[in-house]
Amino acid sequence: MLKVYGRPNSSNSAKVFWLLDQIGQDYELVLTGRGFGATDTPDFLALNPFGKVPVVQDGTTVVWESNAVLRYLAKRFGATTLWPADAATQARVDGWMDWVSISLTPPLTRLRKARAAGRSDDADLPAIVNASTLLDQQLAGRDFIAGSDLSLADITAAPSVHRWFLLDGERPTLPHLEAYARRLAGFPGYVRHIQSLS
Ligand SMILES: N[C@@H](CCC(=O)N[C@@H](CS)C(=O)NCC(=O)O)C(=O)O
Repeated sequence: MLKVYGRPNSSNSAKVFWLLDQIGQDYELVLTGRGFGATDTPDFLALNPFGKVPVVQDGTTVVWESNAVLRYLAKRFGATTLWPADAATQARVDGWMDWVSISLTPPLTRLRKARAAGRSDDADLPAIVNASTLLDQQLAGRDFIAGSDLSLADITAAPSVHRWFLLDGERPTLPHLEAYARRLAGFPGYVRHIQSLS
């Protein structure tokens, strides 16, 4: 049986949990990571030398890095709507996955950590507003990030989209992003794994 090492309050694990729900694939969850199970043991480091979750073990195949995991699972289980086989469409999805992971999520993560630590340093806020505004523009006239269907780009972006709406303080109204978040809430896997993230 496919094994997933992760924890429910990890945004990167939640992406993998949503994908597996979305494609109806059973898995064994091995609760791992902060507050659940150690990631600095020789056994876990043999799976992922970086000691991070999520990790997927599929027989003798081990995959780490959440976006690589999403692509592996989509290909392995034939989820061609979520990650199309056609090179051009796949590249569009990949581009948005990379953009989310490089330009949207890191400043949001830094800001959330600064605020959680009680620091009032909002240096990352302009980058978050800029990236979220760009995403809002991308969603004008489109149901999902890479087109008319849910794709891995949406699953990758989902934790940050959800957390944008959890941010306290002044931020611009982004109507397309709001409509998009409501659309995502129509997916049970999003409600179960992403909306439960704080
Ligand atoms: N770029 C990595 C980041 C992995 C990562 O930072 N995972 C966090 C949870 S979201 C983690 O393992 N934290 C340490 C822990 O839980 O012990 C990915 O996308 O998989």
